[in-house]
Amino acid sequence: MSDCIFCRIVAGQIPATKVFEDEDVVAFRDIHPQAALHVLIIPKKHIATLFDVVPEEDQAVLGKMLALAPRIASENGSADGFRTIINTGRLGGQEVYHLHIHVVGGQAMPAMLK
Ligand code: D5M
Repeated sequence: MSDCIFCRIVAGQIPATKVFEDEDVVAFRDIHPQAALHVLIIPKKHIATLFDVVPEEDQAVLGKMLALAPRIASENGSADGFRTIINTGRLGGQEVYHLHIHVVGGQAMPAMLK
């Protein structure tokens, strides 16, 4: 998936400010932050959207990504709380078709979808 911008970040072909990396996932700062803390957690494997998380091994990676969010928040100035967002597909407003969890925080989040 050489045309996928997040695959290129995984491969080190374009720069990113990484805050976490292991064998399965990478977390890096969003290039257009919407809050004081705005980090994206992605799988190293190219998975296009949440619709595509079907194989058990991909479900396991998604669980790992989600479980990483509180650690990312705590270690980056948002120990009091944070918000996770996964935009999925056209109606979900997804712009980059490589699965990612937005971790936003570092400030009070406006109420939404209550
Ligand atoms: O959000 C896609 C997000 O990806 C959006 O908040 C900008 C971010 N983005 C796009 N390119 C980069 C690079 N190169 N570095 C860091 N962040 C990036 P979506 O949920 O798909 O609408």
